[in-house]
Amino acid sequence: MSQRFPVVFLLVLALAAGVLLSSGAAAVGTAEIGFDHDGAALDINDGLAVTPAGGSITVSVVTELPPDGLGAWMLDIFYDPAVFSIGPGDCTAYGGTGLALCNPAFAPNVIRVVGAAAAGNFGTFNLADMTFQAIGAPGECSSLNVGSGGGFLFTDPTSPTPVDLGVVLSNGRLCIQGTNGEVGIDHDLAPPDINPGPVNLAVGDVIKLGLITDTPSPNLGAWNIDVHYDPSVLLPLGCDPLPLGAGGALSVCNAFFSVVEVRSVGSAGAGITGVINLANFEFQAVGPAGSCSPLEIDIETFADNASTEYNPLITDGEVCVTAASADVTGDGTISGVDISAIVKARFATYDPMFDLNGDEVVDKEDMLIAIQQMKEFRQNGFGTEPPTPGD
Ligand SMILES: [Ca+2]
Ligand SMILES: [Ca+2]
Ligand SMILES: [Ca+2]
Ligand SMILES: [Ca+2]
Repeated sequence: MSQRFPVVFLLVLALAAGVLLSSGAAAVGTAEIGFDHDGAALDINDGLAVTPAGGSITVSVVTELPPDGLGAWMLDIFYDPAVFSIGPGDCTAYGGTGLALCNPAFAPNVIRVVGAAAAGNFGTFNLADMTFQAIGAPGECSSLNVGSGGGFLFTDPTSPTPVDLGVVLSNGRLCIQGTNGEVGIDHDLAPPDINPGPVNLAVGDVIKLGLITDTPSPNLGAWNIDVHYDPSVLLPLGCDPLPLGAGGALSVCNAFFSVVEVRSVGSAGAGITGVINLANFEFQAVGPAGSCSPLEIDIETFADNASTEYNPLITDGEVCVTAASADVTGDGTISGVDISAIVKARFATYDPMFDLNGDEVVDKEDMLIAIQQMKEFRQNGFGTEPPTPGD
């Protein structure tokens, strides 16, 4: 791959020459270049991607293109080689309709990505995936800067004289997970503690989950923490922040920060210490029985009262959805009366009460779930955790 690198490099330079000839022409559109820190759907997002010490992490360099598209590109990514390293095979560039290459060893702290596509690339386009190895100490971070120092080119596919695209750059950030402080989810409410999930929740039921921190040393002075969930499984209903003035803290929470995340933000001028319940978030299970949603903690700020940032140990949470109780009559037993009611409900207007598995239809599957629950009820009653229909 390294032998082919100069060929594309020359191609890109040739296109660059065209741009230089047309210097003075107005930019034909504005592109964004930034980082996808969280994988999954390709996008540019703020962040912080975090890996444990000694681990590796992959981020993507992504561009959002104007309608004219992208014809040629060359950009350098600057990182801190004392904190993260990247090996020869650890960067993959994407050419789309053209060709692209990545040289992760362009300089000791520079990754160069080049490409050209005569037919253009459009929309949200992934320029490269980069996998970094954490070689620094816990809590250390490296910014990822899209630099213009080494050479920068971003043009539309106009031939023979490509035109520069205006570019808005967003930097990325990689951190090595620290050991100072902890953030996690309390799946079982008071007393506040970080405990592993998942917690099981019946279709339609509501739960409160705590966002907990064991503060860093010397204290926690400011935080901004998002918890990402799967909106096809969980519906946020609200949240309770840390009570006003607890430990001198001011805090707010937002259960509707975006369609996939809830947020807790706060500050304490004097710093707070100990195990703190930063917020409780209330969710309803809306996903079908058998589905699960992660509760993925994303730290934007976690600092002491002198504004020193820490990277805490993070324990994500999880909620899994189970079938609702077949006691649709609410009399505390599961019997043939409940089964008959579900059978009748198949032919009536949809009522979620009878949709035990939450797949938005009342059918044979709900009936089979009810029959199974009736068998279990006859053997064991409701056990220690009676389902609570109708709440
Ligand atoms: Ca993403
Ligand atoms: Ca607890
Ligand atoms: Ca019943
Ligand atoms: Ca159903």
